[in-house]
Amino acid sequence: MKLHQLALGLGLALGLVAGAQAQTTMKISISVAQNSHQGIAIDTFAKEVEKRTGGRYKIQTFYSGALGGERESIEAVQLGTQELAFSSTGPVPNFVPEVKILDVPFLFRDKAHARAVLDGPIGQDMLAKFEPKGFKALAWAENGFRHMTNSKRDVKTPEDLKGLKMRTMENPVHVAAYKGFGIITTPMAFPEVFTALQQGTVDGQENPLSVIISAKFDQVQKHLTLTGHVYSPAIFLMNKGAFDKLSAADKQAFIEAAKEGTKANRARVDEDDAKGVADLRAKGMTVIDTIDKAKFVSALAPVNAQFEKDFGKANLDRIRNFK
Ligand code: EAX
Repeated sequence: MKLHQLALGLGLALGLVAGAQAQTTMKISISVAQNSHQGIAIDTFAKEVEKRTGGRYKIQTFYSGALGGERESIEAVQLGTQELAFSSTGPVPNFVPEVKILDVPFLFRDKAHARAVLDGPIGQDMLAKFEPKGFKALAWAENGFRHMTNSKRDVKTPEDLKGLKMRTMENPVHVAAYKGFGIITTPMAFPEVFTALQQGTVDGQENPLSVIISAKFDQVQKHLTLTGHVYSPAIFLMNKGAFDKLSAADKQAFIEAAKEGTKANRARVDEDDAKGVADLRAKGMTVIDTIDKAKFVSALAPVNAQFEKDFGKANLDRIRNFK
């Protein structure tokens, strides 16, 4: 071998090694299926991170609770055993209590209101609350307005909820509110819910149409009521140490990628909300799509009085009245 060939060979080999070292792989997970509003969020994020960092960062995506439920994924991100997670705010209050206020029932009028709050100063200030807990919160996204399903009866009034045994998220605000409806609450991680419904461990559950459809709950639940009782935010979380190691430009790339993920996520929620009821009816569910919402709101009056004490009426009003 001639000297210049050797030099070229060495150079190539070194280049390959350097190339291999330059690609960092990170994990992100969701608890629901890939074909969902959350799947599209993390798939878009992964694609955008790769694109915006010239392929130096590769995001491996995990679906359907393959790495555990949402609480476990947030724990893993906090510990740094997993770099990223996309989760509803369900288990978040256990890590960042300030976020609890967003899970208050009947707080948001509609999706436009919720998105404006999250994208505005209230939501953006709240992202900073994750940092002392070991997270970089990249962006808010959404799970959607939650509705109730069960296997026992049509729910037309709040009285119909009394005595139903329902799976709830591991979220103290939800548990307190649903108890206010007279529901027998059973907090449970999402990956266990389908089986619990199938085996009758619980009568029902509540989730946005996007989740009900992607989890195929129509196979194990007969009755759906569009209660829209609470808005369920979602969030892109990253281990703070992993984020801090990024260059300034790469930090921006990750944040922008999360924002693109949010756009795709919200568009899919809108799509699911638009066609979800017809879809679930076609699959055999009975859907009550109009309720007297005021009755549901007033059934929660005592619980709400407690929330106003806990969170401060001014703080709740600031969200309620945000334009
Ligand atoms: O984030 O646990 C839940 O009910 C969540 O809404 C679901 O896993 C999607």
